Amino acid sequence: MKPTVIVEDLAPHVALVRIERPEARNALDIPTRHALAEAFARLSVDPDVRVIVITGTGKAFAAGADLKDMAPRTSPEMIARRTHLHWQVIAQCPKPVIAAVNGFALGGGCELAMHADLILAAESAKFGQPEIKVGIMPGAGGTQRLVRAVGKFKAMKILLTGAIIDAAEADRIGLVTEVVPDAQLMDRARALAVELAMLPPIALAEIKDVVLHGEDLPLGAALALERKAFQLLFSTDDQKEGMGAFLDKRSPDFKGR
Ligand code: CO8
Repeated sequence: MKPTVIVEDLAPHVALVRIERPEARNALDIPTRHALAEAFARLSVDPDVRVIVITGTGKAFAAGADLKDMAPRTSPEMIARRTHLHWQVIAQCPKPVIAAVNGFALGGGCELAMHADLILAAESAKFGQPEIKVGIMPGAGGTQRLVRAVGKFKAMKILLTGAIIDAAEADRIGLVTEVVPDAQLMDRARALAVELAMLPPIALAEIKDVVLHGEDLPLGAALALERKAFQLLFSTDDQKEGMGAFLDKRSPDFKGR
């Protein structure tokens, strides 16, 4: 069977994960989700990869779960799939993940984008959680990550009505990092990824870890987590290199140790 997830080098230290099922608008069937999880598991521990960009081929980033596959399923079948294990691999990726949303990011596709740390949206991109219109609800974090991203009242409208919003609206409500002209999306994703790839990887990972875990903690515990991570970075060569380079008035060369 033709692979539906392609992993390529986008730039030095930057991996590109591309969902390639354009004939189904990159709908996330089980083999595709499995391949995505495998790709993220591998890239998460690849010492040469510092930043991951994820995008879709064709008109869609991803049009959600595969409805043709899902339509006849029963609850016991859905439980037995244990697909949350696939999503966990992506959520736990320690490296910065940039979603380059090239078109429809609907249902599980919007949820996939929200697993990223930065979302670049092409001007023609569309976002939504239309699960309600097919008789279900989001099942890969949409009810939780969307509320955290845009607040209760904007999220409730999207979740309860299934309305699809354009990139400008997604930008207004805080669902995306930047909106980019369609033709420049991948150039901008590459430039942002390269910018991050030049920065100290352990510090990037600690920032990501503290932001994501801190969100669910009481403020005191979150601040303690931040303090410990901050102190830990003083045991890295990159801290010495970064501060040394500043004092020497030269560019730093971060090694990731
Ligand atoms: N599943 C399966 N096939 C799909 C899907 C999908 N989600 N989306 C599109 N396709 C297929 C179509 O059936 C069609 O196939 P065919 O040529 O065999 O008829 C082909 O892709 C092209 O589709 P369209 O002709 O509809 O293309 P358009 O460009 O006109 O429209 C849209 C694109 C707007 C994306 C439209 O296809 C659409 O509305 N798709 C469904 C979107 C949707 O409802 N998504 C939510 C799905 S439910 C969900 O995601 C639950 C998440 C639970 C967690 C786990 C997630 C992985």
